[in-house]
Amino acid sequence: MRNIADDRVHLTREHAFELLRQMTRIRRFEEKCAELYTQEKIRGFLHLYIGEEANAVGVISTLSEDEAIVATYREHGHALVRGLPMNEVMAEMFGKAAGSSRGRGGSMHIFSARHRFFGGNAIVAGGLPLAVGLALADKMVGIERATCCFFGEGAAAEGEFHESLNLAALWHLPVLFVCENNLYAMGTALARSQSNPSISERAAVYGIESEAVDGMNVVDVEAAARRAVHAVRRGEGPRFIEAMTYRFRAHSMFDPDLYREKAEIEEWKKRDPIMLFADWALSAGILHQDDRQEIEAGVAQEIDAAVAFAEAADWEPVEDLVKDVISPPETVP
Ligand SMILES: Cc1ncc(C[n+]2csc(CCOP(=O)(O)OP(=O)(O)O)c2C)c(N)n1
Repeated sequence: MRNIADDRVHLTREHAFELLRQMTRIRRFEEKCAELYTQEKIRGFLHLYIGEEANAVGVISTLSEDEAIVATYREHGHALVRGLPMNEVMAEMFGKAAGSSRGRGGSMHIFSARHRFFGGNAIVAGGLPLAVGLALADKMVGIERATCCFFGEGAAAEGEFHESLNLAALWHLPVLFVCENNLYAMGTALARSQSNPSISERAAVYGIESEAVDGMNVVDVEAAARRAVHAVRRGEGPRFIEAMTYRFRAHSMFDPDLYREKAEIEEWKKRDPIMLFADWALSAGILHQDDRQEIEAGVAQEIDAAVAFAEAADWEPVEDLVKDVISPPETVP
């Protein structure tokens, strides 16, 4: 059982195992997706999260299951950690009817109201007002829980970012904003587009307590998220975390990745969040080499089963093509 009530991170063997297992699930799932994409089994857009896993895992492990999560189009990892079955996520990638969005959303629109996972959203910054609305609903009915919203630093240049932070602060709403700052918005380096590249400072001008954290270190992310989520739950209003991270792959499968030096990518890979955490846990004697092997074997099995499930799943029948697309005509009294 996850320990979500305490402000401190307790690195028991079980917890460390789970952090490493979840990061490994995301990494291997996405490596498989990249392979399936080149085989044209997965079509459309595909944005990989590889390198950023510590953020989804560190933050979501502090949330209770009924606390809503809103994410961007780089959301496979967030969906998996939230508990959407890998079979449903993989079937969605394939566009099959058994997918979490019935195959209609694809990689960018993984959604499950059942898991209080509200996207998956192709619109940059589109999730922020949604999160503010979810938090407002909770506040209006008096439910004490946090809504957690993930987005990139590119979203912080959008009007919706400012409008959402303003209303969340003004109305004292229970939202945790998590900016995953990977330094690039498609091919645009943050330092080339923003006069002040600190996103947490930008959030602070709205009176929101904010902190920047090492997004390659899952324990640091979890510690910051615990403090923030508890403050939000206590009714102290919104909190903001800027997680400093990096994506090891291109923006999407279509991106030739020509806007950054290979040496820069290699430098960041030395801080691979999975490698960093595994090495530390092994040297501290919290985890053992056998644990790593057990995790890899379990994840490989889960992925094989998900691919087999997605391959065997049905396409939506052609007769359903316009189902839920056009609303039925209103009957005029
Ligand atoms: C409103 C809007 N404008 C532009 C785009 C095109 N676009 C897609 S991804 C992206 C960059 C977003 O970068 P960031 O928010 O930092 O997220 P990251 O991809 O780094 O995770 C842009 C401009 C879009 N999808 N939506």
